[in-house]
Amino acid sequence: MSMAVSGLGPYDPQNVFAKILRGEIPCRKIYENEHALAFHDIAPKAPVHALIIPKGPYVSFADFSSQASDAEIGGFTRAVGHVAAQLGLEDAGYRLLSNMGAAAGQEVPHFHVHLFGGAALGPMLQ
Ligand code: DGP
Repeated sequence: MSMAVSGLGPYDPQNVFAKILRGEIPCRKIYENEHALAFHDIAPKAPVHALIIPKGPYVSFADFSSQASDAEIGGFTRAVGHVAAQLGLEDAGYRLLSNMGAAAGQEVPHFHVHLFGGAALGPMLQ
C-alpha cells in the first residue's frame, strides 16, 4: 500500500479523484480502460488540459511506479497515448507533466498525469 514518500501522507480514499473514480462527483470523461480514467481538468491551463489517473490507490508517481503491477502501468501508459490520439494532438504535439509530492506542488493526493495541448506551449507550465 501507499508509503508516505511524497510528503502527502498515506492514501486518502476521500480525495477528489477517488470520488470521481467512484462516481460520487462528476467529471468530463475522455477515455477509460481497465486501469485508467481520463477527464478534462476543472481549471484548464491550456486549450486542452486533460488528466489521466490510474484506478488503483496510489498517492504519487513514486507509489505508482514502485507498487503498481506491470499490467496497471501498461494500461495507464496506453491510456495516456490513447487520450492524446483521441484529442487529435499527435501531429501538433503535447506536453505531459506530473507533480510528484508536496515539493512539486501536487495538490490532489492521487497520482495523475496532466496532458496539455491545443496551442504552442511555453517552455514551462506551472
Ligand atoms: P496537481 O497540482 O498536479 O495535484 O493538479 C491537480 C489538478 O486537478 C488541478 O489542475 C485541478 C484539478 N482538479 C482539482 N479538483 C478537480 C475536480 O474536482 N475535477 C476535475 N476535473 N479536476 C480537478
